[in-house]
Amino acid sequence: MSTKTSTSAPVQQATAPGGIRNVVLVGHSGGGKTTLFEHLVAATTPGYRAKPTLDERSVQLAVASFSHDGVVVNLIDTPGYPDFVGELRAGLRAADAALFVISAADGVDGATMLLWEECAAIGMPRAVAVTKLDAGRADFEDTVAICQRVFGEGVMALYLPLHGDDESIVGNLGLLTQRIYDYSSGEAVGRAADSEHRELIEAHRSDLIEAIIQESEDDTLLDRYLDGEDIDIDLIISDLLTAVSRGRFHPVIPVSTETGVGTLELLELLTAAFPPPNLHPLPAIMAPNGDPLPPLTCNPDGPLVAEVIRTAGDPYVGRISLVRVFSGTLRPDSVVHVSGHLDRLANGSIEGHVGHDDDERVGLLSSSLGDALSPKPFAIAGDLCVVAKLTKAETTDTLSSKEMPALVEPWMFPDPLLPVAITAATKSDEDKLAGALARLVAEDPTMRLEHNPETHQVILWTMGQAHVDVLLTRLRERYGVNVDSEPLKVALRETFVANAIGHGRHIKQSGGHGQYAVCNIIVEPLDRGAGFEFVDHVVGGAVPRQYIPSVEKGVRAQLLKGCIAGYPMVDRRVTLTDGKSHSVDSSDMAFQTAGALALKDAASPQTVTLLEPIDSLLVTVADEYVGAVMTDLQTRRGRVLGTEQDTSGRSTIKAEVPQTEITRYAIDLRSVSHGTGVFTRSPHGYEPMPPNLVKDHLPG
Ligand SMILES: Nc1nc2c(ncn2[C@@H]2O[C@H](COP(=O)(O)OP(=O)(O)OP(=O)(O)O)[C@@H](O)[C@H]2O)c(=O)[nH]1
Ligand SMILES: [Mg+2]
Repeated sequence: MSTKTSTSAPVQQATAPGGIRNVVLVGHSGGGKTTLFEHLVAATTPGYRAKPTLDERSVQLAVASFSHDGVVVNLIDTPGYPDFVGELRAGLRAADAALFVISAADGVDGATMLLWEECAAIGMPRAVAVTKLDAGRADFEDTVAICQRVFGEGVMALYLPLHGDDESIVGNLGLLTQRIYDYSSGEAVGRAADSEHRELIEAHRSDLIEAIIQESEDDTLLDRYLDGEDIDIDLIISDLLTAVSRGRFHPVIPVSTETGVGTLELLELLTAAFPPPNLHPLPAIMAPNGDPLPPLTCNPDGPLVAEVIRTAGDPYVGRISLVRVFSGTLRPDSVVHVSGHLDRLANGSIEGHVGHDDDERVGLLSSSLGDALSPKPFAIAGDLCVVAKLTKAETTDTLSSKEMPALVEPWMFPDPLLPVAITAATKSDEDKLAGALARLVAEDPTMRLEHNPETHQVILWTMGQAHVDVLLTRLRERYGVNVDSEPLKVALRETFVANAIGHGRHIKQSGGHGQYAVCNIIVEPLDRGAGFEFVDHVVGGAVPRQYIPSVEKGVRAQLLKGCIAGYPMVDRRVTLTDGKSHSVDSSDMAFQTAGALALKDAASPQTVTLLEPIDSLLVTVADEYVGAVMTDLQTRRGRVLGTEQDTSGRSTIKAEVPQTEITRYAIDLRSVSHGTGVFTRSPHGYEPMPPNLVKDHLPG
């Protein structure tokens, strides 16, 4: 999304949900989604010139609205790179059907397989566009076979590519229609299949028809077909459209953005086979106070319920928001209610976030055409639009009518699991940092901000290194804030491992008001989690009554600061055994100081060691990578507690691993598991650090 206001003709305005298709392009990075997106927009929008994609991976979603055959298509391009999965999630939320863009040169990766499964689980209609058929040995039928194997039932080629003399693809052969779309003149020219294609058709057509008929509501159709009855092709096509729209049949279409092959076939698929938004299941809603509300219906005359799919700060026009309308009609210049969630992430609330519950005026509405905007008079239920200058509403917030405030059940984002510690580059950057970070968080639900109270570091929790790079670039270019990253500090603890005695002596009697305090203590380790105990064993008033709390206070203060490496000390009993005082020069402060000195005296590398935080990890991967993941966890000093296999070829490994070993696990797991792995982490507790590692944390 961005900013230029376009002068090209506005796309046709949708006036009924039935005339809208919201389609998201998904698939692995470099598969050709953005190239295809640009191509489809150019093919349907007079005056639009496709932007070259070069080799830049997308980092955010893009939307283009165009019309074909009287239907408005809101096409959503998403990034395939795993760091930007938040953008993909938003794209899926906005869409009613998904076009998987699979490159014949690269095949299907693990993340794309998972995504397919996930779409299958919610019955999302899916189809496959096969790209890069011009690249070397890439073969369409091989790619279809791979898709059938990994995606499963109902994936079948609807067209076969036809090659020209130089191996480039010049057209598609329609297996059902037995017609050819010939693109050799630069645009699609349809004609009946040639006799030379008979064999090809015979080899594939009956399987295709059988697969479609199997999904037919007419149970007798399959038997009749198998008995040799000639079934009317229009009936089969209508069954095909129904099966696609219900998410049970998935056509595969060869495309080439070089020659245009597949353009018309895809546009037909998007507009005729993919379902309109009124057939798509709608999210649950409730009132902001939790009271039930009647379920949503995709009705332009119903109460307004819309959702902010994504928000982007724009250097020229301010904040622009992509909004999906679920119910009612969003109009420019209207006042809407903004309600938001606190817990947008699986791991709870987000620092700096308030759940919105407020009114706000909507400015102009636009439809989006890649990076250009054009004015839009209104957006009905089922439509997407861009809203400029919403200042309160943030990503995932609900916009509803003031009369009936509503809150849409949010979609889930993955937890950001790669921490990076940042510091402002200069004093003036520091002044701007907090404000800029708050705006980043508001835009990007896959980023979390932490101010660690123990290490005093500002930590951005992110999805991966490329996400970090994008966030830091955004900070610099959009908000003019330069930051440096620094090594992440892990909050360690100190603890006594042996009994020790300590002698604290604070005597200054030369000149002025003197100071006099002496105390002796015994320190004993306690069990993990026992905390701090202070025992008074002083006999005969060696330390006067009123100064015993002072010693305790001094000891406590030193415990917080630590004694050997600057980390808080935990789990010990301190017994005050003896001391000395002076009738004039002793004071509360002097005994506090002596208490602290006594604790420091007791602490030495022989009596004190470091504890490190241990996290419980649940790692879920495809079965074939379980061994590799376990080996990797062991090299991180992890304890594997067990594995559990589920029925879908994936296993979950449970392990306990020191935090210091998994600061970059979000990246490392990806390579160990070939992109199939996900994990969650939660604090498990503290355990002694191995002595050879303790050394690295001691000063000097
Ligand atoms: N030879 C050939 N190259 C293609 C084709 N489609 C795309 N490419 C090239 O492949 C590269 C990646 O294409 P993109 O469209 O950026 O891929 P993407 O799926 O958007 O990638 P992400 O944004 O990272 O998810 C670009 O250099 C394109 O020019 C094709 O059909 N044939
Ligand atoms: Mg892209």
